[in-house]
Parts: sequence; C-alpha cells; structure tokens
Amino acid sequence: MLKKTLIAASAISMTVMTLSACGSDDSGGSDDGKITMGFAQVGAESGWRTANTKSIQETAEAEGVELKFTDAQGKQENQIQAIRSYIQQKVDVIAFSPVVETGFESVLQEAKAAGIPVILTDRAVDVEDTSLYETFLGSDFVLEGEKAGEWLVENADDSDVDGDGKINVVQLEGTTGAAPAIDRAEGFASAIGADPSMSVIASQTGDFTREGGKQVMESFLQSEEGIDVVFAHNDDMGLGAIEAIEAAGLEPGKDIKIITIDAVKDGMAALAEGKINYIVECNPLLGPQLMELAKKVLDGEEVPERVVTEETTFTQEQAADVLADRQY
Ligand code: GYE
Repeated sequence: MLKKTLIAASAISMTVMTLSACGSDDSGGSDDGKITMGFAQVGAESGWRTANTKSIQETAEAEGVELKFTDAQGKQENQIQAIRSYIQQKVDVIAFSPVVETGFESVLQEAKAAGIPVILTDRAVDVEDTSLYETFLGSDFVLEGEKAGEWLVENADDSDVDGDGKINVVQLEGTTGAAPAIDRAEGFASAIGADPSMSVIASQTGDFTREGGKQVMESFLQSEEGIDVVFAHNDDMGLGAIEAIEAAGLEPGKDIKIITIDAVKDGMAALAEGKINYIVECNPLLGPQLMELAKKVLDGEEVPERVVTEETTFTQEQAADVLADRQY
C-alpha cells in the first residue's frame, strides 16, 4: 500500500515538473531571438513537392530559422497530428501546405487559442473564419487551369488528332479535395468552354503521382474512344501517362497531345523532346517568401492576406532553350 502511494506521488511530481518545463520560455518561444517554425508538409508525391521541401529547408538553414519538419505522407490525419505537436512544442510560427481544403478548422482554432500564428503555403484551406491564418502564399491554381485551356483553344486545329471535328480530352486530376485539383479543373473547364468542339470525356484522380497517372491513363486507353488530348494536373502524372501511351504503341505528343502543370525538370525534358506539348509553370521555390512572411508576422508587421506567386508557361521550343539551366 505504502509503496503504491509513493509511486503515485512521484508520478504526480514528475507530471508537475514536465508541465512546468513545457511552460518555461526556452521550449521554443521567441525569447532566444531565433525563430522556430513547425512545417507540416504534404508528402513527397511529386518532383514539385521535392523541390518545394528543399527550398523551405535550405532557406530556413540560410536564414537561421530552426525548422521542425514533418512529412504527412499524403494523409490529412498525419498533418493535423503534426500541427498539434507543434502547438504543444510552442513553436513561434506554424506553416503548412494542406493536403485537402476542408477539415482543418478545429486544429487552426487550437493554434489561434495558443497564440501561434499560422501561414498557409502552396495550398488553401476552406474555412469561414480567415483570421485562423495570417496569410496564404502560393499560386493561382484557377489561372493555371485557364492557361492550359487557353493554349488548347488556340491550338485547336492541331489538337484534333483524329480529325473528327471533336477534341476529346481526358483529365488526370490531382488529389481529390486538394485546392490545386479543384481549381485547375475549374479553370481549364471555363477556358475550353469557349470552344464547343472540346469536351472532357473522362476525368479521374491520379493523386499527383507518376504511378497514379500511368494507371489511370492505362484504363482510359482501354475504356475511351478517340482520345485527342490529356490534361494532367501535374507533370508527374503526365509523365506516367506518357509511359501508358507508349506501352499502347502510340506516340505521346503526336497521337495524343499532352498538357501539364508544374514545369519541373523531368517535365521540361519531356516537353523539349516533344512528348509533352505545353506546360504551365507552378513555382515550388516558396522558401524565401515564406521565411520573409514569417519574420514580418512575428515582428508584428502587416502582411497581405494573399501572396500570389508569379509564373509563366512553356512551349516545346521555350523548354529546349531553358532546360540546361532548370534547377529543379
Ligand atoms: O502541382 C503537384 C504537387 O500543391 C501546387 O502538388 C502543388 C501541387 C503540384 O503534388 O505536383
């Protein structure tokens, strides 16, 4: 009996000690002058993501920001868990690229209640209360989809590969529920809406991965007649589609036109080689702007609610010109 009481008492004092250690200022607070950032990344699904992670890690190192980094492996629950652990660790600022748009409200409220500012990078969340985050840094995905669709409308004559007067597009969507998948589909549909000969005859998620793009394209090649064009929401899925098209004995870029988004090095190489027809750029090098925004937020400076990254587009000729200097 006595022994039990002693154990219980020491357990209590340990808990108290742990709690008070957590409450002290040296557990990640800003008193040491160094910023501690918790970053909850989506995963490592694509070339874009790898370049994005590298940019954030390298900039943090160069700027003296202590970075706590987690990879959610494409799972929202992992990302929420990581954010909760950053709140417990009392980091100075939390940044993350939401796997999907919805379902983050309560964890964002927890961060707000703990007084920890949150910066969204790359992807948006769908919340009513926008005071749950300081700013959102990333691309305009609707615009990216529009640029892809506008190119197709401008190149309609060349894109009716089977010459039947109809341009049949199959779409390889990004991760279901993710902002870039929703917005790119919307932008593309509105741009091709200008040309009644065009329609998206099939659309399915390839989860932003090369393997996903390959598998979905294999099944489209079996189930769909007269595919003229593939619109892939990222380069990796387009590269997977190229494998499927070649395996079916067709020539990518000629027998079936391919439009993608990102402009990572592998995508640009395929574009220069003629296997992809057009790429809309999406810039993954968000590290410098993210660290700058974090410093401003922590210094109490005003930051814009939305920071849009500037991007361009590439034809096959333009890709050939810049390929050698492409860093990622
Ligand atoms: O286009 C894709 C990645 O959120 C913009 O996610 C990002 C997208 C990017 O997996 O390659």
